Amino acid sequence: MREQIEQIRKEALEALSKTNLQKDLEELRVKYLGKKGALTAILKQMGSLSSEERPVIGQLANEARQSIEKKIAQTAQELKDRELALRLEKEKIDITLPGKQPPKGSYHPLSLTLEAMLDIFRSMGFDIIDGPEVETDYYNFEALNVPKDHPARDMQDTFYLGENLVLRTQTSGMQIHAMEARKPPIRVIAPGKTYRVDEDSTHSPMFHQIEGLVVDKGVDLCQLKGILEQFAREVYGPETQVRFRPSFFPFTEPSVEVDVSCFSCGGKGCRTCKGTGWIEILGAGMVHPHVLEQCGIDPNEYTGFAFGIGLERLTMTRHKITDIRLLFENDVRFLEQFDK
Ligand code: 2U9
Repeated sequence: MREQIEQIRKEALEALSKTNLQKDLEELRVKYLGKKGALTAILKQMGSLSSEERPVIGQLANEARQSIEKKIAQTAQELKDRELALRLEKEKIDITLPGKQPPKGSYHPLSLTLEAMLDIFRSMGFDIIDGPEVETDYYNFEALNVPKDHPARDMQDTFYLGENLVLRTQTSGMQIHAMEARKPPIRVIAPGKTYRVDEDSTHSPMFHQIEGLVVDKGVDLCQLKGILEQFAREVYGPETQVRFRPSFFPFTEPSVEVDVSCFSCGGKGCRTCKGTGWIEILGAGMVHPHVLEQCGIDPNEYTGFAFGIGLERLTMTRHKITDIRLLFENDVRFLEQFDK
């Protein structure tokens, strides 16, 4: 029986050392240690042994069982380690490979122009203010000296939301609010969306304005000229010529329209400037005394100037865009050309 036990032990250990699969390991465990296994069969014959031999053989059988069990556990661990090593090898990631770049968004050309313009005015000491897009008739028209029969007030030109409420047609209401809330000196820039009933290749029902207002003692037209000339040269380059033409707005007196020498031909005349050598960029003027008075500012003590710039027009001239609708169609192929 001793030899039989030794034989089973040797055979089992040898078979286990050749095992490569978990399932073979389980089969060998059943074959040698299971209820119907080789070692169990030996133990079942123990009854026929003498009382001296029984403990000796019993101990041998137990030792054989322990060494087989140990080998099974060791092989199981080895197989697990090998499987893990193989998986790690197969799933190895080359972290030096370049990643996949997600598509990058870009700023809208109107946002780029607006930020560049605001930077210029910030550097001149202006505060940037914000205000409502829905205004009462008073803030949009009345306080700005726009008379009751003015065509801008017509339903065909302005979006009415009620008898007394409009989508603002200019950002000027914000400056009226600023004059009511602040005391001079006032130096503000009011940028934002504005709305008019109008649509073609150069007009959009929603567009953006940047308006400026300065109110203080001794403010005059020369200072307005100085600020607008500096602004025009920062936008269009230091060689730019600036021209002031007399004009009319209900909220400014005197009023001017401002042209810059054509940046395409330098003033000689070309298609961009329609042969004139000049391009109109904004309107401006001295704030009408009635407007100051309405806001509780004494026009005998204080004067002010104001200007208004159309952001779309400015963006179109900067980038030679000929149709305003391109700015609102949001075609990515168009938009991604600007944010470089
Ligand atoms: C207050 C008083 C006066 C703002 C001004 C203009 C001239 C002007 C146009 C530019 C292009 C409108 O978008 S556009 O079509 N604006 O010509 N705007 S003076 O005058 C003000 C503003 C606020 C209290």
